[in-house]
Amino acid sequence: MVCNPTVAVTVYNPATEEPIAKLPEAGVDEADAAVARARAAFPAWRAVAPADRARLLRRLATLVEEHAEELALLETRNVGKPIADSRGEVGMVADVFHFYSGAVDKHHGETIPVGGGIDLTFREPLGVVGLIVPWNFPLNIASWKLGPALACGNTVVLKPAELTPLTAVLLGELALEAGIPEGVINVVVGPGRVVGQRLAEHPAVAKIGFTGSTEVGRGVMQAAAGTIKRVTLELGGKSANVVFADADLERAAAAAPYAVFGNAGQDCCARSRILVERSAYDRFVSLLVDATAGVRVGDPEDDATEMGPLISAAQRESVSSFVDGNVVFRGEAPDGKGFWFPCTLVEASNEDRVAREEVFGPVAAVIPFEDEPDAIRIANDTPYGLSGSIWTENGARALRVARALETGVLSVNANTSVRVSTPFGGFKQSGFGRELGMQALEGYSEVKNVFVATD
Ligand code: TXE
Repeated sequence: MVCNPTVAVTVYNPATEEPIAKLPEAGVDEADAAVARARAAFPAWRAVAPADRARLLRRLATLVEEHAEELALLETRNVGKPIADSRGEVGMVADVFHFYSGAVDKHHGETIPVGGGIDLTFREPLGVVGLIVPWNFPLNIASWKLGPALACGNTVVLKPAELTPLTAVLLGELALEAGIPEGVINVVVGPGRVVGQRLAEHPAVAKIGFTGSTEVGRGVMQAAAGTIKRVTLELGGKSANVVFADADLERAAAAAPYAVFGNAGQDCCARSRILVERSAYDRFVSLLVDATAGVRVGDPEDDATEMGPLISAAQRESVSSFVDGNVVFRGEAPDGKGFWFPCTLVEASNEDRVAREEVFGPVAAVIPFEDEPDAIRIANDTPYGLSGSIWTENGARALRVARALETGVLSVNANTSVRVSTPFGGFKQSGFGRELGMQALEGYSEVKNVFVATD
C-alpha cells in the first residue's frame, strides 16, 4: 500500500457507528508514486509466461478461499452487509480469479487472410491501469477489474472507496503472498477527488476502470479525455422489475424484495422500479407487502440477517429524502446506533423523483402498467440502462420484451444480474464497457495488427 503517513482515514462500522480502523491517507504524491511503481513493474509482468501468470492468479484465488472468513467478516464490519452475503461475495472473488487464471492463454490474436503476406493480430496489455472502486461491493468490484487487468499483463493502481478500503488492503497483501511481484498491484487509500482524479489525469495511466455514480463517472471521463485514456464506466441504475399478469405471481413477489433490498438497496442493479400489469396489480402488491415484511433486518454478523444498515449517516439522509409520497409499506429497523433504514414500498408514477433517480437505499417504487407496449415504454423511460427482470410464463413475450428493453443485463423469472462468466455492464447513462466473462478482457488489452510481406 502506498500512503502519506501524516494524514489518516478513519473507517467505521455502519452497524455500530464505531471506528474500526485508521489508515494513512494518500494524496497526489502517493498516487504518483504508485503509478511509478506500477510502471516499473510492467515490463517484467507482461513478460511473465502465460502459464506462470495463470498459476499466480490461481494461487491468489486459493488464498482468497483460505482467508474467506476473515475477508467476509472484514467486509461485513466495514460495509454493514449481512455476513451470508459477504461470504457469497468472497466466494465470487475467488471464482473471478480462477476464471481469469484460466483465461490468460485463451484470449489471443488471430491470423487474417490477406494478399501478399500474412496478417497477424496480437492482444497487447495497455500498461498501467487505474481501478476506481465504490463502497457498495468493495472486494467484488475490485476483483472484477483486477482479474482481467492482470490476466492481460497490465499492472494496476487500485483505489478503493474512502469508506471501505479494508478488504482491498488485505487483498493486496494476499496478492504478494501469492507471489505476484511487488508493484504489480498498488493499493492507494485516499479521497476520490484527489487520488481518483489524479489517476484519471495521469499521463502514465493508460486506462481507468471505474464503478460509481454517474456524476463522478462523467468527471472521470472528462479528466481522462486529456490523455485519451481508455475508460470503462459502470455507473448508476434505475432498473425495472416487470411483472406481467401471466407470471407466477407468488414466485415473482417472493423474489422482488431481494432484487431491491439486497445490500440495503445500495446496488446499482437494484430493480427499484417494480412495474406491475394493472389486471394483477392489487393481488401482486398484497403478495409483495407480505414478502417484504419477511425480510430479516438486523445485526449484519448474524447468519440469518438479510439486510443490514446503510453505509453512512449521509446516505441515510439522502435515502430519506425520497420517501414523501404514497407509502404502501414500511418495515421494521433497529433503533439506536447504526445507519438503519426500513424496507419501504412507495406507489408512484414513473415521473416521480423516486422513480427517476437512483435512491441507493431500500426504497422501491411500485408502478402499474396497462399492457406490454406500456411496460416497455415505462421501463425504457429512464436515463439509465443497467439491469432488470421480466416475469412472465409466456416464453415468446419474455424474449420479445427482453429485446425491446434498453438495458445491459436482464433476467427472466429471476432477479440475478451478475455471473463470473457472463458480460456485465450498462446501456445509456449506466456506462459502457463490459466487466466479467471473456468480454472484460477486451477492455484491458489493445489489438495490434502486424502484416508480414511474404511475396
Ligand atoms: O460514489 P462516487 P459515492 C451512487 C449512489 C450513491 C452515490 C454516491 O447513488 O449514493 O453514487 O456514492 C471515487 N475522480 N453509486 O459518493 O463518489 C470515490 O473515491 C475520480 C453508484 O461513493 O461515485 C470512489 O472510489 N474518482 C454505484 C468511487 O469514485 C473519484 C456505486 C465511487 O465514488 C472522484 C457507488 C473523482 N473526482 C455509488 N470522486 C454503483 N453504480 O454501483 C470520487 N471518486
